[in-house]
Amino acid sequence: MKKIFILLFQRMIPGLCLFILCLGLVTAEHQSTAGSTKYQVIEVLEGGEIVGQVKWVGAILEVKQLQVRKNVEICCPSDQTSKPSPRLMVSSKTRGVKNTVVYLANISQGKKLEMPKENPRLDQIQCVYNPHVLIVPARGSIDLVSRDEILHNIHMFGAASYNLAFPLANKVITKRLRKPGVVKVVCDAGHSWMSAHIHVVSHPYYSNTDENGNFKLTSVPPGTYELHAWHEGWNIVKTEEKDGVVSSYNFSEPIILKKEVTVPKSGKVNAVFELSSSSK
Ligand SMILES: [Cu+2]
Repeated sequence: MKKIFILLFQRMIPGLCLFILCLGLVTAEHQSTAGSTKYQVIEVLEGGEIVGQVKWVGAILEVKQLQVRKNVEICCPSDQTSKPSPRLMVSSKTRGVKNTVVYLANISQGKKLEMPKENPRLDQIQCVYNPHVLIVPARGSIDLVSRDEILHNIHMFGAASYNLAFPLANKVITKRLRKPGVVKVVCDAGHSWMSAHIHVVSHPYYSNTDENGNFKLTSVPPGTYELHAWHEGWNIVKTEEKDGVVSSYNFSEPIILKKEVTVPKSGKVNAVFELSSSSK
C-alpha cells in the first residue's frame, strides 16, 4: 500500500512541477500586461500642442568643474586643464536652459510611443558624454560608443544598472532599457567629471529642451494635465578631496518644476518655466 502511494507521488511530481511553472508564467504575464496597461494608446482626435520655454532668471551661474588630471592629452587636446560643466547650459541671448526634460506627468492615454528607426546613441568624445541628457523609449535600446583611445567605463544606476568597459575606440555596445525612470551615467575609469542622464520613458509626451530652452509636445488629447520640467540641478552639496586636491563634487537632487496646463481641442497652449540660482 505504502509503495503504491510513493509510486503515485513520484508520478505526480512532473505534473506538479509543470503546474507550478505554468502558474508562474501566467503570473509573470499578468504582471507585465498590468505594467503596460498604465498607458493606453488611442487615436488622438482634435489633439493640441504644448509649446514653451525653460528660462533662466537673474545672473547666469557658472558651475564649477573638476580639473582634468587623467588622460589629459586625449581629454583636453587644446591645452585646457578643465572642461566647461555641461550641467547648466544657459543661452546668453535667449536665456533658455538646455537639457531640461519637460513631460506630462499624469497622462493615461494618447498617441503611440514610437520606437526610433535607429537606436539613440551615447558617445564618449574627448572624455565628455554626448548628448548630456537623452530620452529613450522603455524596452528600446541604446547604442553606447567611445571615440577615445583610452579606457572609459560606463556605470549606469537608477532605472537601469550596467557596468560597461570601453577599452577600445569605436566599439558599439547596445543595451536594452526596460524600466521607465531616470538613469544616471558616470565614468568609473578616473574621469569623475563625466556625467549624463538618460530618461527611459513609457509614453511619448516627453521633450528635451534645445539650446534656447524650447520644448514642444504634439498630438496631446484635449484636457488638463500636470506638466513637469526636470533639470538635473547644479548646486554643490559636498566637495571631496584627495591629497589636497578636489576629487569630486556631489550635486543636489534634480529640480522638478510643476505646472497645470489645459490643452484646447486642435489648439495650442504656451507654458514657461523659470529657473534661477534659488531653484531647488
Ligand atoms: Cu571615462
